[in-house]
Amino acid sequence: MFDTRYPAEPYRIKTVETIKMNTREERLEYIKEAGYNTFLLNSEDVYIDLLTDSGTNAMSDKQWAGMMLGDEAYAGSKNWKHLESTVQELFGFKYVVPTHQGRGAENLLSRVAIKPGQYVPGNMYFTTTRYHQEANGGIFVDIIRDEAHDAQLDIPFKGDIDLNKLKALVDEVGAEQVAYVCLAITVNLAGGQPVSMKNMREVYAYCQKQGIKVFMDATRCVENAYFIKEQEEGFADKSIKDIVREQFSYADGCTMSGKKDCITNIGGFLCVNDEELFVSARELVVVFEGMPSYGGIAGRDMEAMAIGLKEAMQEEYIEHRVKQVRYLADRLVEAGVPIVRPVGGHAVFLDARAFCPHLDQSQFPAQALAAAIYVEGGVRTMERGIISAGRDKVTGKDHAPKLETVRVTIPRRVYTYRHMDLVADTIIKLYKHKEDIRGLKWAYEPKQLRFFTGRFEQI
Ligand code: PLI
Repeated sequence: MFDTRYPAEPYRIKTVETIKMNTREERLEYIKEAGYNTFLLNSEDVYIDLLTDSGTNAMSDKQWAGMMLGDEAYAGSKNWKHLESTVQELFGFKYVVPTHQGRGAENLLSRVAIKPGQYVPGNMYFTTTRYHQEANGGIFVDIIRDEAHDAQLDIPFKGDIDLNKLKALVDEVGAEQVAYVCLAITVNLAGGQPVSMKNMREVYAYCQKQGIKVFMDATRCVENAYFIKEQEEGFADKSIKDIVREQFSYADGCTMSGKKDCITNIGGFLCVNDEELFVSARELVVVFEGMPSYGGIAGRDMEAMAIGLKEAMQEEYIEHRVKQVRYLADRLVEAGVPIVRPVGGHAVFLDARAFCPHLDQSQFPAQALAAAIYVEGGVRTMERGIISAGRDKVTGKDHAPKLETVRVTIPRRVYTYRHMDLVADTIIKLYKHKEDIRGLKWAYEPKQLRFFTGRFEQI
């Protein structure tokens, strides 16, 4: 019988890209040159690249065929018409504004929907999302349920908003001081935790009563839908497509990074239902991105995005996607490696505090662990802890998140189960001599989004 826990790839491979392993000595040299920051490694020096699932996806033959249909007219591209109608059909929002990637949409939304001094509550934060909110005078407030901050607690829908936290904020500051609620489905930095349909419904009903808009971060909305289908009562027989569409019926719009659940390498968009907001966003898109019919994306990439979004809704695709990530997690758990539970849709998050108990958070355990994993097996991962969290804009102090993690992120349709075995073996081997992992200190700290280009030295 087939093992349904780990379904085989629902595709066959038509094009291959050669990857090669280097030596431990070489990797020690490369990581030092990169300032112990995996973002600064050359891709060529990486064997298995699990830095991110963003823009690293393998496109299908149909998407590549679509690339040849690129209409690169400066205005009125037919690929834009295809993308716009696809998004309207699958998401159900009235207006769509294309952007070069997700943060372009975050920039537009933050500019048109936040007045300086207003609050922007959200279920945890994402780096670029919070950056744009704060850069436009917004005050971010974390209203995710407390359990999301507990790495080991294995319960479903840890990404839910705590409605009492939202109500308390509204009671304290007044609804007019809340720009909008930012609801991410799934919550990347909590470990890819999904949000339940029940929670979306309740948050939206409350917000509608208060006259507060809800904007979703739709970046991994298809993965979220899969968890709902699998784990929330009443959804087992519904299609992923219908679940995705229902999710968005509880929002006034969304920002989207096409680089994730549109299975492409670039692109993004903003959706809104409100005509005034749409007109404002369309006025700004020409300043920051390009004409409202391309928004910084080539016609061919818009075509690939339209096709990829439809492919993402296929049941076999999304089942394999989530279960491949789970396979890696299961192997690590079996060997006693501490990871964030339950496992999310796009990545396995290692619990760096538990992995490196000999390091204090001020010694950047997750950053050090990511560097050590690279040296151990040529596998590139990413810090998601105190470095990513940045400093408080007012006090200048480090945000010190409870979750100090290394994200082992799986690109879509790129690697096989055997690759997952190699990654698991690397991490398990390192775990056996974890005491050798040395802490880090800053050599260069950038002022914004410091994790991307910061450099470190070993203590
Ligand atoms: O990288 P962008 O600009 O297309 O999208 C920004 C963005 C917004 N929201 C969420 C939840 C993200 O995960 C996200 C980008 N994520 C990256 C780059 C990642 O490595 O997870």
